[in-house]
Formats: sequence, structure tokens, C-alpha cells
Amino acid sequence: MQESKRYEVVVVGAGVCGIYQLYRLLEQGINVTVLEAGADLGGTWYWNRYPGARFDSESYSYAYSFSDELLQEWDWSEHFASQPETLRYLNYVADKFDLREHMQFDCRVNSAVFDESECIWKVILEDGRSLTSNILLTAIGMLSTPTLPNIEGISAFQGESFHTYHWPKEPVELQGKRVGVIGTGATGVQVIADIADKVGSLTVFQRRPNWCAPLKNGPIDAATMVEIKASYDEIFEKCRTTPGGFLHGPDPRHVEEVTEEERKEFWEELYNSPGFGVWLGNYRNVLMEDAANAQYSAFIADKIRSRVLDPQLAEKLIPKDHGFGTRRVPLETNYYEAYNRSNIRLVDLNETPIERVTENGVRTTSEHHEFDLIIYATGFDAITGAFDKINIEGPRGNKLRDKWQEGPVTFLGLQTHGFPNMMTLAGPQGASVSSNFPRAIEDAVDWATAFISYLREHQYQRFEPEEAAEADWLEHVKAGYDMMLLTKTKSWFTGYNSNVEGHDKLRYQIYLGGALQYRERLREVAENDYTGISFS
Ligand code: NA7
Repeated sequence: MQESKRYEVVVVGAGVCGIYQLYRLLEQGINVTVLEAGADLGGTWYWNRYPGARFDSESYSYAYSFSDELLQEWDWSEHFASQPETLRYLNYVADKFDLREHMQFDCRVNSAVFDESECIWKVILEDGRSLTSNILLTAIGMLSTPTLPNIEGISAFQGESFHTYHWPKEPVELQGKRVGVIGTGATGVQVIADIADKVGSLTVFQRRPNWCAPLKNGPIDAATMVEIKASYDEIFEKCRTTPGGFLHGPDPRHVEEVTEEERKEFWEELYNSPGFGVWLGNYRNVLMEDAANAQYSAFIADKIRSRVLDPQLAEKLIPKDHGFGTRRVPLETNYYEAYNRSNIRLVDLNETPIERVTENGVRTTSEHHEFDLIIYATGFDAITGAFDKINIEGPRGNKLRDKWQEGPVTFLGLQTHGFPNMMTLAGPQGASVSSNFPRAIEDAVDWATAFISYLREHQYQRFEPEEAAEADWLEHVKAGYDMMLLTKTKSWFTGYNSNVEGHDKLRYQIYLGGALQYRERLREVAENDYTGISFS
């Protein structure tokens, strides 16, 4: 990269979102580059190489929808593809559309400062190189800043240890190893279920259990793939009609509207069906009203009891502090059955908290556990963490991380006042985090692309959302929070992370109005000459 090379658009991040945005901008003949911190493309699917990492969305509902040719060429091998397959897919897309030559790898952005006199962003990379761009587009991920636990002694450990996000590219020997896993979120659950029968011994440190449910994955044979290829229009149409952009949408009935027998039958069916139906395909009020939620939680609790042989252990694996679906539901394959193995042990951190990590293991208040390998599945500084890591500075020296200290404030989840010529694709308060990611990013990217065409058409050099429009958006985002039980539960959705200072209260950082309403809002703003945004 040459010194201070000038671009019309810089996209930061070559993950699912950045790849698609690049494709769309090149189509418009825009002078664009993508800066990627990793050594290659893929974002989430590049970094998360831990055993068991895979989709919870049906593979064919996660695929890009923009090219029929691509859809017809690509064969998915499983209904819920594993990380290596997804990474291969993203590479295939980049190669097919000649995108790679417009990407620059090992380029971690340290700072982006808006220069008002020239109306450009000055972007400085970690290695000191710089470039400039009229428009800055962030596609930096919502779960791309891993957080280690705030436990003493982590660096003292002499064995192997890493956060799941930093799972090494080189094979990690598991056979016969004494392994500790800290964390039982969606990631921990995938890892634990996958490695339980591969390691010597496995100790799981659990602070709060999650409600997990079967993924029901399976291979896709050739005939089924032919059927899927013939049905893409219907698949994407279905996704466009559900609040989460998944193949699963809520049943319009309420729990009380059906007989107990009907309800049980339906819930059995949901529990035994593939994917997120068990979470998102339920009666409408299960995720909104305590009483309905309690009934479903009791049903799932019994399922857990039926799968874990030791009744006391089963109780420890059943969440007591929140109802089903009010945190992210980890989908699993034999997760609960793993606890029936003799080489696995659950340490309940509520009974025996971790005191520290030592040279050769983890010390709790009751004993010292020796390990060869410690896996930190301890989550992320979600949604705003990746923004906080970059010094994003507006024209008056104002910093984004200061503005968003108490939680993000945006217009449409795509722009933010005080930071002209910037769009936060897949950003906070947009629909992507609460949706099947590619479906939502296609909406956001298509909107941003049309917006950039509009700027060019009108020869506008500068745009910035108005404060009033932003305040209205915040109210709209907040209104979504009133409806859902999940906003009353502490999780990364709602901005809590015990390992990040200050993240101990509710943050309005996700859009809960549903993908349909989000799309509608985007459309309205575009059709009204981008009302709420100032141009010059
Ligand atoms: P999550 O869902 O944030 O899970 C992190 C887990 O780590 C969770 O069980 C935490 O317990 C646990 N944790 C975090 N810090 C500590 C400390 N200090 N001590 C003990 N346990 C700790 O992250 P994931 O990576 O699993 O999932 C993130 C998303 O990625 C997921 O939803 C998918 O969409 C993909 P806690 O529950 O906070 O008590």
C-alpha cells in the first residue's frame, strides 16, 4: 500500500458484510479498498476456528442471495455448515467475483480522523501506514473483540491457553489432554460438546448455565441440494417475512389459545426440529410474557433432566435466573449427553468461585485443577467493542468511544451525528445482531450503496445525520426493548459484560423491532430524500 493513497470509499473489515459491500461498490465503479486486520478474509469465520464452530442458521438461509449463479454453483454439505466450510464459501465468493485484489490484509486500523478542511477521513494503520478516503464504512463485526475473564494469574499459566476467537490455525492436540473450559455461552457449548470425547479429561467452569436446545444437524445429499437450489426464491422470501430473517418465525397464537395437549405436541415438534425454531418459531407471547415463558422454560427444563443422568448435575445445568430464550439460545449436538461421560466434570462457580489461574491450572475456593490446556470461551466486548478499539475522531476532535460510552447512539444503526461521511454497516442499533446476519447485512449494504449513489448523483461531498433524527431513532430502538423479555436479562445482547469496565447496565445497542420494520424504516428514509441526514 502506498503512503496516504486516496480512495473514494474505505471499508474496514473483510467479513461477511465487508465482502458484500465491496462487491456492491465495485459494481458501481467506485474506487474502494477493504482493510482487514486478519491475514485473510472471512471475519468471524476466519477467526473462530475452535472445534465445533458452526452455523445455527440453515446454511442455505445464510448464503448470499445476490447472485443466482453463485447460489446454483455452491453445494452445502450440511444443513448447518461448520466453520471450515463457511470460510471456504466466503473465499469462493471473493475469488469468483475478483474481490480479493481489492482487499488489504494484516491492516489493523488504529485511528480514523475526519479532516473537515478537506472533507476526508485520514486512516492510520497499526504499522504506521496511512490512507485517506471520502467515506468510511465500518464492517468490523459485533462479536470481534474477545474478552478474557478478569481472573488473576491468566498470564502465569505455563500450558497452552487461548480465547476461542484466537484458536490457533495449527492443529491443537487434544488427545489425552487435561482440558479446562471457562464459559458456557453459545461458543462454550459448541466446544464442550465437540471435544468431550476427544480429550483425556474435561472440566467445565460454569458461572450461569444457558438454555440450550438440539441443533438437529445432518448432511445434505445431492438430491436435497438440487431441491434447495430450486427453492432459493422461496427460502429468501420466507426469510424476508420473519422478524429475525430466519426460516423460523413466531406462531401467531398465544400459549393460552391452545389446549395443553396441542401445546405439548407443538413444543415436542419444535424441540425435535432443526435450527432456531425451538427459540423463534414458538407461540408469539413466549418471548414476551413471563407466564408463557415460564411454561415453556419448564418444558425445556424437563428435556434437560431427561438427557442428563445425574439429577443433581441436571439441576445445575438448568438456568434459574432467566427464562428460555431471554439470552442467546446455544444450539447443540449432544451437549447435555457429554455430561454423562466419565471424563467430564462441571464446576459450578456459584458454589466454588475461581480464585486464580496458576502456573499449571485453575484454583477455585475448594481445590486446584491441573490442566494442559485452558480454553477461554468467555465472550466478547459485544457490538461496540470493535469501535472502541479504534480511535474514531470527528471534526472537532470528538471521539466516538466517548459519545458511545453509555451506549451507542445512531441514526438507523448506520450513521452517527458528529461523525460525517461514516456508515456503520452491521453496526449497533441496526437489525443485523438480532437477525440472521447475511439477510440483515444485505439490507444495510444495499441501503448504503444506494445512499452512496445518491451522494454521487447530487455531487454531495459531506453527509451527517441530524441530532433530532438520531434522538428519534433512539426512542424507536428503546420502544423495541419494552416488548421483549430478553431486555430484562443480563447478556451481551443487553450490553452486560463482567470483564469490561462500565458494562454493568442496560445499553440500547440492538434493534428489536424486527427485520421487516427495520427494512421499512430504511425504505422510508431513502424514499424521502434521506430525511434526517444533512448534505453539503
Ligand atoms: P457469551 O455468550 O457472552 O458467553 C460467555 C461465557 O463466558 C458465559 O457463560 C459467561 O458467564 C462466561 N464468563 C465470562 N466471564 C467469565 C468469568 N470471569 N468467569 C467465569 N465465566 C465467565 O459468549 P459466546 O462466545 O459464548 O457467544 C457469543 C456469541 O457468539 C453467541 O451468542 C453467538 O451469536 C456467537 P455468564 O453467563 O456471564 O455468567
